[in-house]
Amino acid sequence: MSEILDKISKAVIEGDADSIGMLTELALSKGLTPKDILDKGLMPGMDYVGVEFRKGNMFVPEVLLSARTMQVSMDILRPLLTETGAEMAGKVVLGTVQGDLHDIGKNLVGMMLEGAGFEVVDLGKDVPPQTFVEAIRKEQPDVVGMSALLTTTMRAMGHTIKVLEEAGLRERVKIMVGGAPVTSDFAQQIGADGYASNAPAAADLAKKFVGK
Ligand code: B12
Repeated sequence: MSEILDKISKAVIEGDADSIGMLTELALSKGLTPKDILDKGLMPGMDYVGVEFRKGNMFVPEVLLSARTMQVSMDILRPLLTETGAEMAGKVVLGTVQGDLHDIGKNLVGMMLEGAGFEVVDLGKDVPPQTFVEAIRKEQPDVVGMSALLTTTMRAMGHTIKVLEEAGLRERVKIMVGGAPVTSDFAQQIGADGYASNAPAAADLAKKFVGK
């Protein structure tokens, strides 16, 4: 049993998107639960990728391949996880703020969060504050993640937080921000709860927020 989970981890690490679908189906046919496949196959693989990325031994294109490989498996597992009511680490609403079309980093963060066991509701890019408000009301997330890559759109993060305050939702969620021009000081200035400089660190921060 553990052999197939090891193969799944290895496929994630190697970015082998061609085999992972078959391996996932095989694991399910052998009676492994979707949660086992996530916790003991995909997550250790993504953890390893995160560590190697931080050490500088893996680079963005490789991480993207690993993340895409994990997505192929997650597309099979996601409906089953919902059906079986498996307990996830928490829920994150994620988006690139209004006026900003950069989403590569945000997508990496989303995939790393999924790899860490979070349910991710991705609002996409150029997301107006009101869309964050509606998503928080509907999805009841633990964490909200905002991304910005332009110095001009960084301000939209602060504005979004203000709109959440006005809507009475600020205290319901932890807010993390990121993107190349964003800093920890800036995060503090706008009243976010945290900042992370890369996708694995974002997943660690979200885990900290939910006490994992
Ligand atoms: C790719 C790219 C584009 C693509 C975006 C495609 C896409 N789907 O994302 C396109 C061509 C559309 C584009 C457009 C523009 N771009 Co552009 N773009 C880039 C580029 C080359 C790479 C960005 C990227 O994807 N990096 C890789 C990812 C993995 O890194 P990352 O985004 O930083 O994400 C990591 C962390 O920051 C963090 N993170 C990210 N988000 C989050 C969120 C949370 C919650 C957390 C915790 C962490 C976190 O984790 C991620 C993974 O480790 C950069 C230059 C550069 N080398 O950075 C310019 C750059 C960002 N662009 C720039 C500019 C000026 C523009 C344009 C205005 C150009 C123009 N004149 O039209 C437009 C703006 C469009 C708009 N309204 O947004 C400037 C910004 C300057 C500034 N300081 O404001 C840059 C820096 C280029 C430059 N040197 O001038 N761009």
